[in-house]
Amino acid sequence: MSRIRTRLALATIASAVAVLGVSGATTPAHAADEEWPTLVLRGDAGYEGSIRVMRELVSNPYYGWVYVPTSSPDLGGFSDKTSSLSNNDAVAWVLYDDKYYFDRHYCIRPGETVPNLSSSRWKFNDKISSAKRLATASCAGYPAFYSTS
Ligand SMILES: [Ca+2]
Repeated sequence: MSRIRTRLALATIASAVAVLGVSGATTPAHAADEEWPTLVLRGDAGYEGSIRVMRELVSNPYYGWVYVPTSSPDLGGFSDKTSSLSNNDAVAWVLYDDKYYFDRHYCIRPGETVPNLSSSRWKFNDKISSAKRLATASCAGYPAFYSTS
């Protein structure tokens, strides 16, 4: 009985999340996935192909269900798939070859984009397995995709 009730409650919550997910977000409901104010990973070069938006749906006491930019220690099915990326977030992100933020990595600042990770400059195509959101816009302390000088 209680198990059934719990299942029904979970199904109801899941439906509510699906319905409210976009309209309750902090950005306009019409914002396309590639325009979200967070880090966006793409499966093909030139910002094409499959897409992974670094965000998570969370419950907020004032706004209800909202998407927030969120790190991922394990990109799961999108691991080793990224060929281009753009940082639409207000802070920097670090992309790692291994999950749990290990091995070779590069930092990307707000507003920066990398159209082709297979460039000889990085040789980082189909490598990214985890993505960490930093607290500030600075890449200080990390190797960056682009030099500031
Ligand atoms: Ca990898």
